[in-house]
Amino acid sequence: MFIEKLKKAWEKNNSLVCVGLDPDLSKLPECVKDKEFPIFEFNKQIIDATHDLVCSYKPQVAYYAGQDAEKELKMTIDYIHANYPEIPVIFDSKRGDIGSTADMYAKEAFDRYNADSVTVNPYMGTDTLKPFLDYAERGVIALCRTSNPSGDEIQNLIVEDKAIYKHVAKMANEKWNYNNNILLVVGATYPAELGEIREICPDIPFLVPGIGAQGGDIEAVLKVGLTADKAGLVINSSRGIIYAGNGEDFAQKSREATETLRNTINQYR
Ligand code: OMP
Repeated sequence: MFIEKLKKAWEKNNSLVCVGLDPDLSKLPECVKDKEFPIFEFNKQIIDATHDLVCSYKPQVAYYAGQDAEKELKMTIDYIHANYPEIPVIFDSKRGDIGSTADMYAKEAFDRYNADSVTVNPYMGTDTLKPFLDYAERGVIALCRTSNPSGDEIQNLIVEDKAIYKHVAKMANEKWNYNNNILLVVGATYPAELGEIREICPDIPFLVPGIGAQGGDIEAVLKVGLTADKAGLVINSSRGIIYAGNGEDFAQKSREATETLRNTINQYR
């Protein structure tokens, strides 16, 4: 199951780093631009250069859907499974809709793309999450306290003495984890909230975006976010890693950036 696969990847590579595969065609290095599948070629080289340093890869669907590159998304996920089957893939689509539609979104993530886990928006409630959660072998990562500046407009509203993001954390811990496959998204940009959510959910792994380009504080995240076994975090960096270089050696540069991030994180573990 997903949590076990993630634990093994944490241990094997001694890493909490997730590389976000968010390729923007206009930013790709010249050396891949003339390939038949430039996005796939870019991803493949980054994956080959970093697979022993990461605990997961997270392709963000918008970069593929928005650039008519869904075939390359499928090729990327298939490539990871075929060559590095121990590394879980997070399908970042943040889906959320009524149950009948959510059924199809779950099929998209788990049957069409064969991802190990998916990000979902839980703000439509339990019936919209169920189609995902019922894939007991796969992970479901629900938005809790997001990394973006305006996230607090709704997530931090106090309802019945409690911030909404804390209510989401409580629901995850008490209601949505019936298959032991729920995780939460908690942004690195809000470490105080991250610590509060860790108190509510002592064992649930968190996907933590917001390192690098968004300015999240790694030390603060590690101080309050680790689980008792000194893991429990999947710390994503996309632009900070995939655009570390822009020449022929871009993949080597992405490796260096990944290794630096892994070592920085491990220093605080
Ligand atoms: P970088 O800022 O380039 O590292 O990218 C961050 C990645 O994490 C993007 O793919 C975002 O869609 C994703 N993300 C956030 O930045 N904030 C969130 O609160 C949640 C996510 C996510 O679910 O991954």
